[in-house]
Amino acid sequence: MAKSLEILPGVTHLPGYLDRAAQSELVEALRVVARAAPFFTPRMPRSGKAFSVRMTNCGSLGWVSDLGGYRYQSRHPETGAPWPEIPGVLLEAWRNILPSAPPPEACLVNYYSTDARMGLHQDRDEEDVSVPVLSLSLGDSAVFRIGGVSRGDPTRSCRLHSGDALTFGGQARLAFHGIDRILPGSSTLLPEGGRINLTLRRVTKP
Ligand code: MD3
Ligand code: FE
Repeated sequence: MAKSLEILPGVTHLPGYLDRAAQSELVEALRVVARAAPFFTPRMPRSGKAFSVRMTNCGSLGWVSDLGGYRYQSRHPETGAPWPEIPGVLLEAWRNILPSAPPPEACLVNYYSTDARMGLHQDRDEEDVSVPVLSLSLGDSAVFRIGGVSRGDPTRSCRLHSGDALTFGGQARLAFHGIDRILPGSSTLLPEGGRINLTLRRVTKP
C-alpha cells in the first residue's frame, strides 16, 4: 500500500499514487477523451472573462461555466455531444481510494499551460457534498493553496506533483482552494508541457 497523509482535516494526500506507467496510460486515455470532447475555454458568469485553464469532461455529467452560470450538464457546450465515459483506470482509482463512496458522475479535466492559474474558489455546484472529491495530477508540478470555509480564513500551500492523488472530504469539501502557479519544466510526462488535473465527483444524491 502506498503512503497516505492527512495533511489537513479532511484532506488526504497520496503522493505518487500513480506510477509513471499508469500516468502514461492515463494521458493516452485522456487524449482519446479530448478527441471526443475537445478542450473548451470556460468564461466567468458575470463578466464573460475567459479562464486561463482549459477544460473538458468525461462521465454522465460535466462542469461548464459561461454567461449562463456555473453548472453540470450532460453535453459538451460547443459540440452538443454527450461526454465520453470515464476511463476505467480512473474508476478503478475511485473504487480503490474511496471504497464506500457511490460511483463518480463527473470527471472534470483541467489543462494548465505554464502560465495558467486558478483563483481561490469553493466547489459547491454539486447537490451531494457529503462525498469527497478525488483529484489526480499529471505533468508539471503546481503550487496548490487551500484555506477554510470562509474566504478570509488563513491558507496554506503545498506542491502537487505528477501522479499524486488527493481527496477532499469532511470539513475540507467546502474549503476555498486554488492553483497559484505551475512550475514549468518540472515533469517530462507531457511533451507539450503544462499540467492536467482531474477531479472526480459525485454530483447527485445516490
Ligand atoms: C478542495 N481544481 O477543478 S485540484 C477544480 O488543480 C479545482 O485543477 C484544482 O479546484 C486543479 O475545482 C485543484 C484540488 C481540489 C479539487 C477539488 C476540491 C481541491 C478541492 C474540492 C473541494 C475542496
Ligand atoms: Fe475547485
